[in-house]
Amino acid sequence: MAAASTGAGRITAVEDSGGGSFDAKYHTKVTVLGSAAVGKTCLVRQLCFKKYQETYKVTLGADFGACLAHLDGTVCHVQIWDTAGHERFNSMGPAFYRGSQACILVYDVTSPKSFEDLREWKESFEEQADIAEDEDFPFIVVGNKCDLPKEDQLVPEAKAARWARENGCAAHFLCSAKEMTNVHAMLLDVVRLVLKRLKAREAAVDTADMFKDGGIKIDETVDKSDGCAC
Ligand SMILES: Nc1nc2c(ncn2[C@@H]2O[C@H](COP(=O)(O)OP(=O)(O)OP(=O)(O)O)[C@@H](O)[C@H]2O)c(=O)[nH]1
Ligand SMILES: [Mg+2]
Repeated sequence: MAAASTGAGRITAVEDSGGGSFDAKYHTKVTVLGSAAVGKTCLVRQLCFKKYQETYKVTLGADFGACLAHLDGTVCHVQIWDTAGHERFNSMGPAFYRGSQACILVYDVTSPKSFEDLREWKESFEEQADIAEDEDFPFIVVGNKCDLPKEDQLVPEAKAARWARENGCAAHFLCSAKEMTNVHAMLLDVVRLVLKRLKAREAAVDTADMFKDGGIKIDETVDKSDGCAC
């Protein structure tokens, strides 16, 4: 499995954090994209509400939920946007993309068409979310429904993992929203990537602050009295 997830971490529902009183230092918005019926809503509902729905209810426009990711002592509040995969809602999606800090591209392992569609979903997101300049934007590819019989899984895992690599996506996961296979590991990986970027940005701001008044002044007298004999 081409999953890049390692290290400790856990996902909890917001409702499990004591009625919403949680101590999240970071907040992020993640958008979930993919064709109709690949299982986006089921993934989001499992992450945010610990519920699975067998009957298919088409998402109209978009919906969202939230959960908490606990990673290496840091808590991140994750708002997950579940968008509609059906073509008739295509024009509505872009309004929901803005401000996203990561994108989860979902296909159904039993549907080669849903895998082929990923290119279009990714391009549309890149255009509409205005991230053309951002080469490291975190995209994660998810092959959902891996609980279904192997003989029905028509998208070879290696092919999907290669596509992810060649198209600038950080990782590829096989998941099952139904059986909760890899779903938490996948989101933890997404959050890990987001936090890495947010922390790098914070460090850059700190450095800029340090130099904004002319930088650090090295006091010559201190240097010379510091026991150096030369
Ligand atoms: N076997 C299996 N079925 C799944 C899984 N995830 C979702 N499904 C089923 O697939 C169907 C579609 O799931 P949804 O989550 O509604 O799909 P969606 O991608 O949100 O679809 P749109 O809202 O139309 O874009 C439902 O009948 C689900 O029960 C899974 O991991 N395994
Ligand atoms: Mg849906």
